[in-house]
Amino acid sequence: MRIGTKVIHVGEEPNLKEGGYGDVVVPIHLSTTYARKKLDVPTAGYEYSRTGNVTRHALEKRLASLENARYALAFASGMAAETTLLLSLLQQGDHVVAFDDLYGGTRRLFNQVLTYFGVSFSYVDARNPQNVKDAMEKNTKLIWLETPTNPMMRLCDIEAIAKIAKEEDVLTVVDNTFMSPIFQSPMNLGADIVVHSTTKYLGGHSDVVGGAVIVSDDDIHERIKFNQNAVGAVPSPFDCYLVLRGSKTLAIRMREHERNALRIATFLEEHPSILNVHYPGLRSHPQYELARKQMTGFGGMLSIELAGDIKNARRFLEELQFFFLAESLGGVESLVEHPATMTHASIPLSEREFLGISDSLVRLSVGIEDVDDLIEDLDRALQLAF
Ligand code: P1T
Repeated sequence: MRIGTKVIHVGEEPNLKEGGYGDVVVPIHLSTTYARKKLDVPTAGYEYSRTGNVTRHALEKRLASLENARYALAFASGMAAETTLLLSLLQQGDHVVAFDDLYGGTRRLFNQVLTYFGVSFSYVDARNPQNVKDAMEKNTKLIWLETPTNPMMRLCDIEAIAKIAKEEDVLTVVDNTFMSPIFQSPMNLGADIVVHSTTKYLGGHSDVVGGAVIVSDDDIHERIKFNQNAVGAVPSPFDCYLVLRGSKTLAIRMREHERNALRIATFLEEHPSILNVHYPGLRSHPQYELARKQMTGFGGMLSIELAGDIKNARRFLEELQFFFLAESLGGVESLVEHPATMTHASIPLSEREFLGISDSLVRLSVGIEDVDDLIEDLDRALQLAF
């Protein structure tokens, strides 16, 4: 089955057997517990809804299939997915090598939560795989990557880094939120674990917060599944239904996001008020060749550096009409945000400056509206801002 069919069919196969209703949409299965006839035999394998839920399992089946993996575990948010994964695989004294440009909340989890449990982190510019290799220590257990990164749109070579990791028996985790399974398949490139904030493209409509961990190894799956139940950061059945519903249009939405983003990136690249456009689909992106090699599309996210200062940036952000000024990304509506004061505000100033997250950096999540309206909106706001 190809991915455009998987998003619609996997996990929601109608039950046409005796006693089944043939639903073409999996029901929102609300029961918190499941009665049984015999003490030690759960009726259909289900005991309690935190441990297992019919709607959640449908979603997990679909997500595993989209990432070409054997298992997926759904969580109440992307951060819940990351936390449960890390709690399952790390212990005091362990070390993680991470790409230095990551979602601010991920760095906050690492630096302001996990370090207190005795886990240490080294941040490297993973655009060069050698930097990852050089940062590895005897106690390194995981490599944590985003590609493209949030918000600088930097890439790393998943295949090259996963190979380095395997040689040292270290696991590679890729947060695939920005590309979605439509444009990038980290497992096919050697990654061990894929993470998603399903709040973004997978849900696609800015109406549900969720996350997922996807894996093929039996042992790793068992460890994370144990903690999915033990820690309990599971999504509600309704949230699972929303992600299932949203994901059905993922393939067509991603095509439109990309088409619009490429048009907008090309327009902004020529604009006199823009210093730089970071979009992997532009030939001017320093890693354009890697993007073409490891991704099958360039996605709907881009960041831009305005020629002015914070005052110009503020005016631009506040003048936009179709790009709502809001955190998050990946929904059908366009969003704009200011990483330095919003999504990445928890990163210390010196570190932000080092990464290039300046006051004039603006991030766009390009929606699937008519692109000419979006371009006119950007043009008008830029004229007013300068
Ligand atoms: O928001 P949540 O569902 O908990 O997911 C966290 C997360 C994980 N990974 C990446 C790459 C992300 O971008 C996010 C959340 N990001 C935003 C809210 C944002 O505006 O960037």
